[in-house]
Amino acid sequence: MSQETIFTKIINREIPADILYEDDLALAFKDINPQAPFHVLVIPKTPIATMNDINEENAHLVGHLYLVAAKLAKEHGFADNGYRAVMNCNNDGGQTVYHIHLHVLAGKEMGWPPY
Ligand code: IU
Repeated sequence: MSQETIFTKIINREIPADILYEDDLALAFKDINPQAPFHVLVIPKTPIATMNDINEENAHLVGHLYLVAAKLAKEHGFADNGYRAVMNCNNDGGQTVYHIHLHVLAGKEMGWPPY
């Protein structure tokens, strides 16, 4: 089964996105429907459908997403006030694109719980 989603098209520059960061393993771009003043998605270049598909072989990519998320948050001045990084899984988690992505949200004080 193909794991290709719209995020693969963004990685391959087949559709445009506002890309803030890229390296061999990951890409970060602005969410098209931002839920905070700063809302970026950090994705692995290798598609992983959901959190349930993280395993011993690909777990290093997930750690890398957090590294990139923290780097971007620091670079944009959110380290001290804080920010949120969240990954939704499947229907009840609110996942709509089946290529894992870390939402990085910042620029306002967020509530808890998130519903
Ligand atoms: P979710 O956790 O799977 O629900 O997050 C998907 C996000 O991807 C959501 O915030 C969308 O606004 C965002 N997004 C995007 O930035 N660009 C796109 O082309 C599509 C969705 I489709």
